[in-house]
Amino acid sequence: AFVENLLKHPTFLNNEYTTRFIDETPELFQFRKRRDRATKVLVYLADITVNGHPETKGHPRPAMARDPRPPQALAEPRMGTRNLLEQKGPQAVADWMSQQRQLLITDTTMRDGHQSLLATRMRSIDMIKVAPAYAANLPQLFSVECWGGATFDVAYRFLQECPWQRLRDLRAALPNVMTQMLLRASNGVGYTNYPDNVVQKFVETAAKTGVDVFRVFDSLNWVENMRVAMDAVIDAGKVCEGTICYTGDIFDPDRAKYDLKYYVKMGKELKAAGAHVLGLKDMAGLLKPAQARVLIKALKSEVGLPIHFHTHDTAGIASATILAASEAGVDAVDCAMDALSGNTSQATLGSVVEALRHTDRDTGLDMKAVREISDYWETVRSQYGAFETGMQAPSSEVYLHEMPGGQFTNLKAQAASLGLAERWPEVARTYADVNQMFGDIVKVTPSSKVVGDMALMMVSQNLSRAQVEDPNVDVAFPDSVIDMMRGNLGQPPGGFPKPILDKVLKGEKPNLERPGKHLPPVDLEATRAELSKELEGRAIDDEDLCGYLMYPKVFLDYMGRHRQYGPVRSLPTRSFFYGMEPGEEIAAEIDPGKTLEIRMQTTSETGEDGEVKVFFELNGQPRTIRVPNRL
Ligand code: BTN
Ligand code: 3PY
Ligand code: ZN
Repeated sequence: AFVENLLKHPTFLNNEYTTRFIDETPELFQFRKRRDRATKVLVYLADITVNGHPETKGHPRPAMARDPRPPQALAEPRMGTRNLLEQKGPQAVADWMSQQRQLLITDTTMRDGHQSLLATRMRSIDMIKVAPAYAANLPQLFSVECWGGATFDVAYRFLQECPWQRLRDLRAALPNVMTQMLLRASNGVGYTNYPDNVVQKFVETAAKTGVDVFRVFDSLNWVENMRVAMDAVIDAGKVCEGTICYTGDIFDPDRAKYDLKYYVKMGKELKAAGAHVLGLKDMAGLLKPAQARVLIKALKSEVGLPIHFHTHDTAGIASATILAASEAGVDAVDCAMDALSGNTSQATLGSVVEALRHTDRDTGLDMKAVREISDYWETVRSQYGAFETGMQAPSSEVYLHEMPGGQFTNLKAQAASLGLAERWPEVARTYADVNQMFGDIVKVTPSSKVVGDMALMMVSQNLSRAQVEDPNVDVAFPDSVIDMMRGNLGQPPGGFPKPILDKVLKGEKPNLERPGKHLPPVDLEATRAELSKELEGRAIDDEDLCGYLMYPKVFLDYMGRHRQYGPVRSLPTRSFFYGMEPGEEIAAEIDPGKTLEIRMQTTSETGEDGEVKVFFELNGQPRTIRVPNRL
């Protein structure tokens, strides 16, 4: 039934088949037959083999010789930060950070690294396979950032996998090193403020499933809007990294709003709010070495919390800033494994380790282990060529536009899809103009998306800042801009400027209080019951409930496809994105110990019914799957 529906669907007939098409047309999946899981996986493989994956169309299939093989785990995992957290709690972790001398390193490869370089498309299997090597060979790591930010919805939306299962599996494979996530405070892992009890439920569930360190930030640096999330982390007994987002330049008199005093004051507010660790999140990579020296010293001495510094290498000098921060006494820093470092990602982990070797801040990390793990990531990366951004070199342009690492390449692609590729320098300048027009705000998800929406709108409609601000020029503002001016993301320091507020809101009064204060709590048990009904009586656990609360439609679409395709997370990445070639054999472990041995023999010509037969051997038994040829 699924096949007939799909063939007859007008969008498909118009040849506009994409994953979005599947997202927007769940009715196609309503009359499917129930099949066993192995058959579902074969249906997926057959479909991708015949029709290709919509996201990798036009890209070459990665070479088979480059299948990623993880390095050996050399020993039983030694005691690490996770053991300390389990045995003595989050305050002991913070105290230990302050007392010891080595520069602590967080590896961001599994979250920000691929979020910033590969459009967040890295699949769980590629992470889980290497996690035992991290545990055994790099037990000195402070943490492994592997969850949150954009990874949550991308897993459901584009990778057809459950983000919670990823977390559970990584947690199990890393018994001695803390896992870390990025949490957008009241915006959860979404783009909008959620009711307080949804934020609380989400944090509680993430802590139970396996997050040890929560980096909590607010997209306008409004501490008032961070308390609910921070309290939930503290209540869960996990490490609360209350985080300052860095913007501007503390030495620039024209950006006096974000001066040293501003950051020290915010650091003190976060400490008073209960942070165990002070996060310093330089999401665009704007903090320069000399400024880092001054800022870190001031925060260390005036706030008194251990500091964990995060930056991006967009301009190519992140490691210089990290070394300066290290000299100034920063306690922990973020790096990405070499193969997924540089440009919009983090600084190069191996290079920072080497730079500090034989100094008083020696990281203690074993370079052979770093190299082997990075070699693994290099082969993994070679399978995601379809998602490479094409950024060839670092770019000091970031000091003009101040776009976060994850947004930069994304917005560039968005601009190109609107036919504005040649006008990118104008988009970058306009992004900076919009920032000034909004009163010079922090730009990080979701506020960065609002600024990006506005900039793209202005460039595509040839509107200047002066025109947008002119009360006599009619402007149709993007919904996200109206939403932010209404106060639905909270308030920036000093509020939004009155002229732009008046123009966007046309006299409507903005809400100046914390958005969550006015959002009624969600009835969690009623929602669970409704969702269960929607999914034909399926039992809904807290993880599924939280997935649905964050992204109702994305979650339901995922569940619809899951019924169709089954546990495709277990497929090797090349097969997931490119299908199989005649004679190829793969293994897919769909449950611990239950492995499907799949061999693809050949495919038939397209029959008169428009279908192709794909001939497999499944665990030695012949199986034929019919799929429509949609090409
Ligand atoms: C404790 O004191 O109870 C636990 C000791 C913590 C050891 C730290 S954690 C990170 C680093 N890696 C190690 O192997 N040891 C230290
Ligand atoms: C996110 O929120 O996903 C970010 O990475 C912000 O820097
Ligand atoms: Zn980042």
